[in-house]
Amino acid sequence: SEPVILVGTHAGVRTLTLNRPDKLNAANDALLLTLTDELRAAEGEPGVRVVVITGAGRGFCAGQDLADVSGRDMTFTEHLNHTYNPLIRTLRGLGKPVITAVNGVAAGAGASLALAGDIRLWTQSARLIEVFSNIALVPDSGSTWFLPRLVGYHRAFELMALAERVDAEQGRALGLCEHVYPDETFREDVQAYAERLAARPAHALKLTKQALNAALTGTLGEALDREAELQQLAGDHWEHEEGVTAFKVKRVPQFMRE
Ligand code: T3D
Repeated sequence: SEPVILVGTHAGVRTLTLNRPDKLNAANDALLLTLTDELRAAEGEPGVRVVVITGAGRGFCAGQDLADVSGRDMTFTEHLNHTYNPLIRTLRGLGKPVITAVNGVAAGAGASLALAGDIRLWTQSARLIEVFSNIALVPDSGSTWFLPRLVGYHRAFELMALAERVDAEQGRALGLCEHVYPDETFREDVQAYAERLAARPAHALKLTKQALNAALTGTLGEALDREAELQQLAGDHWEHEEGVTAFKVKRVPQFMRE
C-alpha cells in the first residue's frame, strides 16, 4: 500500500509529504508516528538543512481521521500524548528550520500543524479552520498556544468558537503565514524559499530557534541570560568567522561547508 508519508530530498531540503489525499490527509496514527520519526531522522542527517512539511493532493491536513476514533482503545489524553504532542514537540524542538507548506485546507490538528512551522508558506487557495468546535472538541496540538500569540485572545476565541474559515489573504493579514504564493507555482516557490533558507548559517539558526522558543515562555531577564550563553556558542563556531571574513572582503558568505 502507499506510504502515509512521502520522503524526498533536493539541494539540502528534506520534503515530507502527508499522503492520504483522498481524505485531505486526515491523520491516522501511522501518519502521525511516521511523520514524527521522519523529523527525528532529518535531525541526524548532516545533508538535510531545512525540512518542509506539505500535503499530497488538494488538502494540507484535515486533522484527526474521524473514521479512526470510535472503538479506539486509548483515552483522548493518552492518544494526544502518544501521537500529536510528540509530533508538535519534535517539530518545535528540532535543531533545523521546519517550513509548513500549506497547499490546501488545514483543519483541526492540521491547522495546529500548519501554525507550528518555523516558517509558514501558504498557497493562494489555502484555508485554515479551527474546526474542533464543530465536533464539540477543544483545540489541541498546540492551537491554544499558537493562535492567541498570533492574533490575540479575542480573535483566537472567535475563530475557535465559530470555526470560521481563514483564507490566504486573511491568513497573511493575521500573521498566520509569512508568504502566500500562486497555486500554479506553489511547489516551486516553496522549494526556492527552502533553498534560500538552507544557504543560511545552520548552527546559528539552530541556536536562534532555541532562543526564540524559550523566550516565548520566559521573562526578559531569562532571555538576556540565554542570549549571552548562546551567543558564545554562535561566536565560537566557524560560521561566525566566515560571516565576518566575507563582510570584510565584500563577498557572499559560504555557509554550506558541512
Ligand atoms: O485524539 C483525538 O482523536 C482528538 C484529536 C483531535 C484532533 C482533531 O483534528 S479534531 C478535528 C477533526 N477534523 C475535522 O473535524 C474536519 C472534518 N473535515 C471537514 O470539516 C471538511 O472535510 C474540511 C473543511 C476539512 C474540507 O471540506 P471540503 O468540502 O473541502 O472536503 P470534504 O468533501 O468534506 O472532504 C473530502 C473527503 O475527505 C471526504 O471523503 P469522501 O466523502 O470524498 O469519501 C471527507 O469525508 C474526507 N475527510 C475530510 N476530513 C476528514 C475526512 N475523513 C476523515 N476524517 C477527517 N477529519
